[in-house]
Amino acid sequence: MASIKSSELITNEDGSIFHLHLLPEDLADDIILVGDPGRVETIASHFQQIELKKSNREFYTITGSYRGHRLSVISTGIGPDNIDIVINELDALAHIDLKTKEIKAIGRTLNIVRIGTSGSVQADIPVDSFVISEKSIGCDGVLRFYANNESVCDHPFEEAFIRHCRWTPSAARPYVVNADPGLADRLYDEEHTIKGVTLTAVGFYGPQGRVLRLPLAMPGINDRITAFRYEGYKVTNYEMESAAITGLCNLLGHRAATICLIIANRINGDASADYHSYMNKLIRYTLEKLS
Ligand code: R1P
Repeated sequence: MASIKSSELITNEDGSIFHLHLLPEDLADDIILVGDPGRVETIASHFQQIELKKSNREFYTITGSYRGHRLSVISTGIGPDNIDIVINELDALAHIDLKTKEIKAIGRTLNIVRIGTSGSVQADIPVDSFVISEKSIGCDGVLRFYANNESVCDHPFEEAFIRHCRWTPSAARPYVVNADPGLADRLYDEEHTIKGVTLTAVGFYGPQGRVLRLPLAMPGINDRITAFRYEGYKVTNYEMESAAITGLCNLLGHRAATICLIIANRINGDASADYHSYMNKLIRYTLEKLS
């Protein structure tokens, strides 16, 4: 099999992958992704054993174990552009021999759960609630750069969303992807979580309908997003990574799901008074569900 050129798959002097600075053996099959590097330490503080800590730029990894279950926790930093790096490099660790740069005949399937923060776009989804992204709407464009992206997208949902929201064609065309049903179900329990549709934005201000000094290209977009209904689904929350993680994992054959803490409600203007303690609850909840 032809090997991948060094310019396309860059490794470091120690043989580790370019941005994440990880070797294949550093990585557990079960992975938690978070945006904030500080959240990596918080999650690992619940581990009974720490195996390794490695960091480069915003990518901080701790591999360890929780109740005997090996896990890697990795920060992605903010945004879907970083997700392109993280998921491709995790997949390379799982499927490519980093020395010969050849794709292995048999790779590893990864289970990837994002624990994030997000903003609710529905009045009845309050701050401090936990939302599992059953579907994610990607307004970031990342998935559109990959061949066959349509094969993992829900076209009728996309069309309905684009039409209802009067989405401008000059912004990236939204794509709709499904979380791995098994992983999403493992995270779900009726008492503590809400299943929803998460909108992944490419930015924090204009791309999430916030106006400071610049007016929006799609005025009133958040009202239309809140009012959108399709086959019993409504958009529940805004964040910046879920769709890119899910879409890339679906194309690459890994399993992905996202669970987010609601830290603000964009409809009634509420913000969580103490989101760090609720994040800690969400972390403990998720670790128990995964172990
Ligand atoms: C924006 O403040 C960041 O917070 C949310 C968004 O997705 C974005 O990354 O998630 P994290 O708390 O996981 O970073």
